[in-house]
Amino acid sequence: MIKFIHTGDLHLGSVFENASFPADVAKLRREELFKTFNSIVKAAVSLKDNFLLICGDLFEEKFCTAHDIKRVFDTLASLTDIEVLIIAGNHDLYSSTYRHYANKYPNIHIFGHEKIEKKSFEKFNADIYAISWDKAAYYAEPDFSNIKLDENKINILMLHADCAPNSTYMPINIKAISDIGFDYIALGHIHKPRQVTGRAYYCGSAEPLDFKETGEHGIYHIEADKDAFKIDFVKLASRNFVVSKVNITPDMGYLDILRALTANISHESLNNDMHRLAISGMVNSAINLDEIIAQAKPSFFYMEYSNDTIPDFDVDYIKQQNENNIIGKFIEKMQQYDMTDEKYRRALYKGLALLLSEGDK
Ligand SMILES: [Mn+2]
Repeated sequence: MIKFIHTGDLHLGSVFENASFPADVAKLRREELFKTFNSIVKAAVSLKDNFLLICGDLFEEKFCTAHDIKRVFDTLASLTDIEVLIIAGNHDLYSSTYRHYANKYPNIHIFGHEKIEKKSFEKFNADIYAISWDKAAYYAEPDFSNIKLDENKINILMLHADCAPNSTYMPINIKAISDIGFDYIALGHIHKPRQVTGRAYYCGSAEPLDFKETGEHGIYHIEADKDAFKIDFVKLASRNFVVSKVNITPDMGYLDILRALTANISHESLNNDMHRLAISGMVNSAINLDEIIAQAKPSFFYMEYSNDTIPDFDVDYIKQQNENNIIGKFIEKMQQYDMTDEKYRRALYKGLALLLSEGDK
């Protein structure tokens, strides 16, 4: 029986240059990536693992200082009873950094980039196959034609790759690769954890990076021998990214809206997670939604929002008041369409919001 952690896509060092959140949050998140890395190392120790597999993008290399990198390798080297296996991904290509650390520590094994390499661990009766990235794009999968598995051993494959056929990020045919007979295929690159097929899994980013990476994040913990296989997802991320839909209706007053913004979010999540509210619907035209949102904001650790609402106008009254100008004519024209149809009603209200705000200038 061997026990191991499957992780990857930590993106240590990232400064979140394209993030929607501001610099102070980005700085905090950068440190939290290192904190999650430390949690993984601690988990490997407490679970008494034999291996720690890191499937690419350990670093966001262009933003890492030499200190950041030394900090990571020194921490991994302290795991003297655990074999650490690393492949380079598209954010930390196999270059001088990995070359420098490749043979420095007895328990850290970094795979080369020229072909799929095999590293054997007799003590555990295990062979681990993997290949690193050394260029920004791969249009085909690596060559498996010379891979002959020793069926008496536990065989593991590590790849940083994409299961989509036309990808430029090393497209792989996961079905065909699974058929070779690996006991586990540890994949990196896609940031949402999931089973792809059989015993092939994406570990996902251990700590989510942005609002595209909702849901739970962490590591996979696996126990396997030739007959038995057990996999558990272990949640490790310090925060989640949460996108919530909020629908506003014209009958909602100030307090109703204020309450609706946080209604479906737990206290714990408000205090801890990264939130995005997707606000839509129709708002009473006397209500200033931006002011309500500003008031709700301190209840969140972090909150951003999109506002897709339209004001609820008293159309007949406005029409009466604007009989001979462009506003009245616009309403008249729009009312020739079927106003029970949401699409036309929205167009009328959006146009009105624009025309009436023009009048204010
Ligand atoms: Mn990645």
